[in-house]
Amino acid sequence: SKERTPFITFVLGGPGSGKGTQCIKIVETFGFKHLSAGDLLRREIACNTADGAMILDTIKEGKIVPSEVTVKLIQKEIESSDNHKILIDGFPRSEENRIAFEKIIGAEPNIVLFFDCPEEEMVKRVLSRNQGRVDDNIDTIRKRLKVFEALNLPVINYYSQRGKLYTINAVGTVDEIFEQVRPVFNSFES
Ligand code: UP5
Ligand code: MG
Repeated sequence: SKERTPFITFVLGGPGSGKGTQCIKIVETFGFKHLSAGDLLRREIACNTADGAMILDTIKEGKIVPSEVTVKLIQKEIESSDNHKILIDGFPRSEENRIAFEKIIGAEPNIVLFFDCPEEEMVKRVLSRNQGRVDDNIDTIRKRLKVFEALNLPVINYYSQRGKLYTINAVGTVDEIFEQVRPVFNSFES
């Protein structure tokens, strides 16, 4: 695994924009390894690790966990992966996250997908998810949306300027949305 340069895709979009749902389809169709930054952080909470309590407080407030914590979790997963094709879901969420990743991992993404979804649709989806997430309540959702706009949109603009951004209209059925995602990956398969 470590002999081959990883092929990295960042999957970005607001809360409930459908990142996780589309990642499952990308994995099925194009054989990537899926790393959800949020899932890695929730695993730290569930396992009661040294950072667990801090991560729980941060997620409840819809804020961003310190970059070095998240990047180390991602790094462990990349280094132990047999698959060099990596989907990183929900990261980087800020310019600070992005810079920490580049510094620690020493790589840049090949593709950045942005699931562009209206706020009211994202709120509706998150509120009807019912999976017991501590951040799926209206107060925290409002905070997550504000943090997304203030800190994640600059990252999206950065990759747009670098010509790496693929914006997907995230309204429609799961399959309709995936039909916009598919050609992005097809164009990278040779
Ligand atoms: N759904 C999906 N697609 C649909 C469609 N086309 N039509 C109708 N419904 C659709 O989808 C959300 C819901 O909508 C589901 O019920 C789904 O069935 C339905 P999902 O695919 O789960 O959307 P996703 O974009 O993955 O939403 P999620 O809530 O996971 O996004 P967030 O970005 O908010 O959550 P994440 O887990 O990435 O982060 C959570 C928190 O962790 C952050 O707020 C932050 O506090 C922390 N965090 C960090 O600090 N740093 C990180 O790097 C990452 C996370
Ligand atoms: Mg998700």
